[in-house]
Amino acid sequence: MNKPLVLRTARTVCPHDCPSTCALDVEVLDNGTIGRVRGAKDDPYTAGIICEKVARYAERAHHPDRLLYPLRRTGSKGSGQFERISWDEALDEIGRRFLDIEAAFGPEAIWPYYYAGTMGHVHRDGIDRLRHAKAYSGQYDTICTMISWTGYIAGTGLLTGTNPEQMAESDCVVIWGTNPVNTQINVMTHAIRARRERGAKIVVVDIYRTATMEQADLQLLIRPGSDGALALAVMHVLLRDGLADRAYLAQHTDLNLRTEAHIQNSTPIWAHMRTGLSVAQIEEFAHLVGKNPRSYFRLGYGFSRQRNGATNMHAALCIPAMIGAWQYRGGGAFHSNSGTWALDKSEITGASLATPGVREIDMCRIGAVLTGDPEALKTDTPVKALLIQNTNPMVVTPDHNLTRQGFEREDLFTVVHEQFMTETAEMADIVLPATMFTEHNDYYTRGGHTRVLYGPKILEAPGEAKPNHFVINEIAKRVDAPSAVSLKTDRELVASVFERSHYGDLDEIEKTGFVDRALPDEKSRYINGFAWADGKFRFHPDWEATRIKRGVQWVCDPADMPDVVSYCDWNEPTSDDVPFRLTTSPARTFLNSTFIETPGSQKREGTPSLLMHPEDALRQGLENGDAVTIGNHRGEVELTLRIFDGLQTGVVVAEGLHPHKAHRKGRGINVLIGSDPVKPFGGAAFHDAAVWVRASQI
Ligand SMILES: Nc1nc2c(c(=O)[nH]1)N[C@H]1C(S)=C(S)[C@@H](COP(=O)(O)OP(=O)(O)OC[C@H]3O[C@@H](n4cnc5c(=O)[nH]c(N)nc54)[C@H](O)[C@@H]3O)O[C@H]1N2
Ligand SMILES: Nc1nc2c(c(=O)[nH]1)N[C@H]1C(S)=C(S)[C@@H](COP(=O)(O)OP(=O)(O)OC[C@H]3O[C@@H](n4cnc5c(=O)[nH]c(N)nc54)[C@H](O)[C@@H]3O)O[C@H]1N2
Ligand code: SF4
Ligand SMILES: [Mo]
Repeated sequence: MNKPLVLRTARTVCPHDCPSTCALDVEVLDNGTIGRVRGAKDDPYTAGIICEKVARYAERAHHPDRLLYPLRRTGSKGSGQFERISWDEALDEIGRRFLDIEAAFGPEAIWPYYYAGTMGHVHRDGIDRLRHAKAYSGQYDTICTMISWTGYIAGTGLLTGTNPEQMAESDCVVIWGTNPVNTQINVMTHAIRARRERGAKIVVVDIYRTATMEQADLQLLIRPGSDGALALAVMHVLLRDGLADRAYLAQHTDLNLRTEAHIQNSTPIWAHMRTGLSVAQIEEFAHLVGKNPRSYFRLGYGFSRQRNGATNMHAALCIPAMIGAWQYRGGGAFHSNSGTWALDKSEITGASLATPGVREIDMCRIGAVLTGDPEALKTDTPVKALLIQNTNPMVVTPDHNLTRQGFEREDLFTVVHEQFMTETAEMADIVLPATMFTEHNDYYTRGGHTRVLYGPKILEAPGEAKPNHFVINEIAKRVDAPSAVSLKTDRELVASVFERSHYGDLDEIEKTGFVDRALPDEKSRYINGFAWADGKFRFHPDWEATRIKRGVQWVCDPADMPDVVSYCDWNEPTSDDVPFRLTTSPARTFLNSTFIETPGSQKREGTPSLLMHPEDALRQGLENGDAVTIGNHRGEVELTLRIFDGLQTGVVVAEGLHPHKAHRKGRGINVLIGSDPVKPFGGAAFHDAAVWVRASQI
């Protein structure tokens, strides 16, 4: 057989849920497949570098297990037994069932459920158009960003920060609670440029020695959930040693004497007891950033996935304010640019069709919702149908045993639109085959930097796979929702959103593939003030004002929230029964539960493992490679032990969202994670669980 020839190289965008949103150059071959995928060299943020999982995308796009036809369940839920049906049969059945359920229980009994499997707005957010037109139940979006964005906005008032490309101009890059080597490789490109070109130091704060930490000049290996204590002690040293920028504090922040006294109580010894760092390490960190105010704090999501994540994010963000880092190019902080796009996408989401007062259900509490918990449901209406796109809740949501129980309900009608037979699709009544990003048109915003990119269709879809936009329109036609039917193609919708948002003409934009939406530098570094009425950075967060800015809901008594930068001792408590703190940090070649099907990722990630400190293993009588069971009151999971000295005693790490089936006894890591909403506005504490660990009884 002749080797296929490269017909052309197409410019497109990685659609996955990753802050890097890389610009891609994809080889299109003469046999209708894709060849090599490379990072675009002329994109200043991508800079020619992408992760290995997307470089091997041909494995995923042309995988033999891709879903090609609509399917109807024939066996019991989860049995994997389906029959092929036509699109018309599938859509007609969905329409009929949705209308019957609506007639019997009201529209709120139908819950469209989605997340960010694709980050393209047309295909991700179109499901809201159907939801709004029909007054189906709303989704309270908590799974990923709720906790971290809250903590960040509580300080700055806006979700933006110093342009990430300026990282290369800084004297010290602090990579805090993110593992970019695994999760957003381009941060490393820019951080390492700063080291190479300016001799900048790189600091990494994490709870285990990640591949990112291995590259750091200063490695701060702390206990999970203790970041707030570290931040306070660093500020104690800055104030004590005259390294705080007094003029900046007075002019641009609300720091007062009472708060200084509170910070002065948080000594390095106090923080040593909580973080497990030595006093010398804390002092070294404080002196490094205090003497290099051109420090760039790249604050990740990971450290916010704790019950005190919002207050820890806020506390870490107070350090650059204290040293006045924002005044310098290459200084300041960054978490996400998602507050800056100014997009009018109401045509996609059907915002104008929304009915006020429709209930919004917390997506992280899907287990409680489907098992009929009245508090999670909020009203008497049960959820009788699910329409799922772009997410794999059977694997990714917390409190899995409850979630599974819900999905097993015979009276629940579940529709899953997917690229693969995920463990969620296996629970469906109707499975619909979905296109991939190379097979449809969409635009993508970039949380990790400043561009909005256009990704065109470059291949025909295999089998009968159809885009999300098609499915939403076709269901809308069948449930008597003409206002939700978009008469535009996906490309026309992109063009229309760009035009309404004053981005410009799509034909022009397509020539480069992007629109740069960088705010003026003085705005992203808050030179003329922070985004609060008095222009001041808040050491004293106003959580109610933050809630209003975010348009979200309280999940706790507002009085529980500290009115000053704080370390809150809110993590799931360990005890003699559950002595270990578990985090579920990301694996390099899985992206949440995506890529679990590709051979390259399977080979690299191997069997699900638990990292444990050698002293703990010795105490427990465990050896490398032992089968272990870890558990808590929520359930039990089996893993293989890997002894690893890059974490503190009493901490264990299970990397990656392996399928349940990859575990002995068929239950994966989210069995152990709580779905209790994190203060103040909800979210799941994915890296905050207390567990026991034992040798498995084989
Ligand atoms: N390869 C890969 N890439 C991904 C993903 C993936 O699963 N795999 N997921 C994608 C998604 S959806 C997102 S939101 C981003 C998230 O990417 P990140 O911002 O990197 O966040 P996390 O992946 O949750 O965790 C990052 C690090 O935080 C650490 N951590 C956990 N608890 C604490 C703590 O209390 N304190 C500190 N200092 N560190 C802590 C974890 O050990 C982990 O190394 O990555 C995206 N990219
Ligand atoms: N224990 C633990 N759990 C976690 C996390 C953790 O760190 N630890 N991280 C959490 C985070 S940050 C997040 S964001 C969530 C993410 O959870 P999810 O959003 O569920 O992410 P994925 O697991 O990647 O699943 C996305 C699915 O969308 C499908 N998909 C992709 N593109 C399309 C498309 O165009 N159309 C359709 N119909 N389907 C498509 C993919 O095939 C894939 O199965 O998981 C959370 N769960
Ligand atoms: S680093 Fe992130 S955005 Fe870039 S190719 Fe990989 S998954 Fe996609
Ligand atoms: Mo995420």
